[in-house]
Order: sequence, then C-alpha cells, then structure tokens
Amino acid sequence: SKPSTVLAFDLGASSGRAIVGRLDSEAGQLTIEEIHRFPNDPVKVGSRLHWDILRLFHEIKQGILKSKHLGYAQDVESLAIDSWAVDFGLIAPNGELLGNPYHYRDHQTDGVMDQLVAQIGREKLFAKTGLQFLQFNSIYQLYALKERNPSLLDQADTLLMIPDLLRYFLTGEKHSEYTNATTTQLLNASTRNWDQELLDQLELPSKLLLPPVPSGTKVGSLTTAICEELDVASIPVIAVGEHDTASAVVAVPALDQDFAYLSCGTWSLLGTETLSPVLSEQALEWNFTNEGGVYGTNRLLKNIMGLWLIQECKRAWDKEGRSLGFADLVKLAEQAAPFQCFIDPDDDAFLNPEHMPKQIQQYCRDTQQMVPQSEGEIIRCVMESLALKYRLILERTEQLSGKRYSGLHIVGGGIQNELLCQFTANAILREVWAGPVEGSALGNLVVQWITLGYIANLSEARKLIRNSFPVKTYTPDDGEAWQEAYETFYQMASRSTVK
Ligand code: LFR
Repeated sequence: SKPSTVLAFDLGASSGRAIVGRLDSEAGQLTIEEIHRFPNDPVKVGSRLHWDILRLFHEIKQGILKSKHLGYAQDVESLAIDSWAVDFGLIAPNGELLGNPYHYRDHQTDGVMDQLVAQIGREKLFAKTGLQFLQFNSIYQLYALKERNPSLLDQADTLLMIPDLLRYFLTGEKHSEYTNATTTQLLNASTRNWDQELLDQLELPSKLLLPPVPSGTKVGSLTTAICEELDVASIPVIAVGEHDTASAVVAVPALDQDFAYLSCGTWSLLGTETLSPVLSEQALEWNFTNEGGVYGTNRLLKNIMGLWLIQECKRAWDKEGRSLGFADLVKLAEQAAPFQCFIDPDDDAFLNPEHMPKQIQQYCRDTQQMVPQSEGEIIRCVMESLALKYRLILERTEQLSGKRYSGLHIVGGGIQNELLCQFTANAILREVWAGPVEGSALGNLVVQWITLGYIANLSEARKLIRNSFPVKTYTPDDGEAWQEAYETFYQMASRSTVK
C-alpha cells in the first residue's frame, strides 16, 4: 500500500516550518521533509510587542502551495498546526480579528501576576489549575488588557489561542484545543473545563471561551475560498496537541513508561509525563506546572529560560554589527575557561531585558562573581548555568514524581548545540539521549496519523519515531568538576530566586 502523507505546521517563537510526513505502515517507517521554513520575528509598535499573525497565516498558505508544487497536495490526507502557548487573538461578532495578538514577552503584564495572585490566592489558583506561575499566562494578559484596553475585550465575541486562530482562518470554524487551553491558567485541572469562578473573578464573559476539544479531533477542512485562492482540493484539518510542547512530548522516543524529557528550543521545558496532575505543596513551592497532554496524559514540567538567553545575546551583538553565527558562539564558549560565573537562567531579569549580555554581566556583578567580558565567556556562563539548572529541575522532577530516571531525553532544535548536550550529561551525571530534532512537528504528525487510524496509540507512535530517527547518546564526563560547580551554582541560585 502506498504511504500516507500528512502536513504539519510547527510555529516556534523564533521560526516556523511546514513539514511533510510520510508513513509506510507496513515497513514501520516514517520520513519527514521540511518544505518551508520562515522567521517568526515579533514586531514592536510603540511600546507594545506583537506577533505578525497575518504574516504567519501567509506563510502557512505558502506551505500549502509548496506542498502542491512538490506534488504532495493531492495526497495530503490532513494538516495540523502547533505553536507556542498562552497567546491569543480576539474575534469580533462579525468574525473578524480584533487587533494584533500581543507577544507574551510584552511588558503589559509586568507586575500584574502579583496583583491577581494576591487577590485570588496562590494556593487556590494552583489547586484549581495546576499551572505554574508565569507572568505571561493568558489569565494575566487578559487582566492587563482589562485594565489597559477594556474596549477591546468588550467588543470581543470569542477568544482563540494562536493555533486555534490560524486554524479558524483556514477552516472558518472556531474550536478551542485542550492542551493549549490548559496553558491559560483558566482551565480547571479536575473538570478539564474553564473555571467559572475564575472567569467571574476576572469579569470575563464565559461566551469568550469555547469548550475545549480533545487533541486529535477532526475540526473541519480548508474553506472553499482558500481552496480557490491556492487552487488545491480541500484538506481535512485536525486539532493535534496544539501546544508545541505537548507535541514535543509526544515525540519523545522513550521505550520505558517512565522517562524524563527536555524539550529544547527558545524555552527549555524539563519534566515527565504522569497520569494525573501533581498538585502537592512541594510542586507549588517549586513552581512546577501540570499542563494537559494528549490522550489524557499530564505534563509535569518546568519552564527554564532556555536558548532565549543565547538568541538574545546574538541579537544584541548583531545589532552592534558584530555578527556571529550560533555555531561561532558555541565554539567561542568552548574555548573559554570553565566555571567562572553562573546565573540563575530563570531570574525575572532575563525574561525580556533591553540588552541581554549587559543583563548577564549585571547579574554577575550583583552576585559578587567574576563578570564575563567576551562573547565566549558570556555564552559559556549561559550554557553551564543552563546545564546546571537542568540538573536541579531533573532532581526535583524525580522528587515530585517519586521515580528515578536513568538518563534524559532531549528533543528539539536545541540538540544541534552539541556542547550543551554534553554539558547536560556532565551536569546531571547521567546519559543524555538527543533526538529527534523536529520534536514538535513529529508529535504533530503522529497524532494526525492516530486520528486517521494509521497508528494505534501513543506508545506505538513513540516506537515508530524511535525506529525512524537516530538518537545520539552523550555519556557524562568530568563528573567531579561538574559536581563542584553544581554546589556553587546551587548556593548562588538559592541566594537569588530559585523558582
Ligand atoms: C515553548 C512554549 C512553552 C510556553 C512558552 C510560551 O515553545 O510553548 O511551553 O510556556 O512557549 O508560550
């Protein structure tokens, strides 16, 4: 029988891609081909930071066109979108988009979380939603909008998360997908529906939010207008695990039931999959999250600032005309002296500073450490600190889940940074298994195939991924030096804000 072809759009905070997946069920093999890649540059207007949502929609159409030009379009059995979480667009009663969606790093939410948490209570919010406290969660964005721009909310009929919104543009149908809905901090972890009491407290009309549909639901097909515009036949659209991290976790090629993962991109998301939310006092204190996974699973994990720190250093240096590629920066870091200074990557100061390298230097100055000067010294400090933070969060994951993991799976674009993978193995004193690189897109693809009936379930999907893509093993090295570094890091981090 001929292979099944489906199309995935995976939108990250720095780039997006369209990927064609082909599944040969008999051979148990799947292959992917990236047919379109595009930057996702946020746009600052005045003091506000926005996503260029219409450009992203344009790029999705370009991806469909390219699939046609490559001869795939007539075979494509379905398509699906996944993206970063928490952000949304508002739809007017006439069906049009109101305003440009805000970027979660926009400063409009600065200070808002503390205000709202004081009003509702930290324990209560966590007990209800199971979510970690991040200042950009949709709940705080909505609260900020209410204060700053209430007429926008007044006009709105429906709120759609980014993938919901793009899918609506494609199909004309409005649905809210479950995994992404959990990241709003407005969904009740027990009922898996919107928490009415929270909506009331925010004075949000409940009509704004649609009842979430489970990941893997068929939710329409391309509109006639789009088919005419692109000159393609209609393609069914599936709501997969539309939160990119949910899709990344799907793609972890784990053979055991219990495993730890790190989804490594702009963010580093480290944790495990559990059967139900972990709502313990300790989980709250350590600010872990329980985000919805596909097929009833729970994602117990923590956000770590991730490659954003490096991306932002590069952006600052690019602006100053000292353009260096990521590979150059990693090379400089490799040549720099080890263990000179550490940062807590998750300090609020690093969420969206004006100038990342200066912010890192300031942090080291404030904590009475050596102040890194060169590009190599700064990037070395970031990479070692990330690896050490991974150890802290891995050990906390184990304490919360009561399980012990013999190594760490890493998926996502970040595995291209091989030095970071090696540092991570060194820091956690265990093996690192790196791959696949297109984690989220693969998770997106296999959930489509489960819906279409070609793959039986999640564990079959993981087996298939394991058999189709290489996994590179990193063994820990230099254990003693890293152990010592960890102790220093831990001291330093607990003096600042270990969150
Ligand atoms: C990763 C991610 C994280 C989420 C952050 C903001 O791409 O989706 O899971 O916390 O972006 O949406």
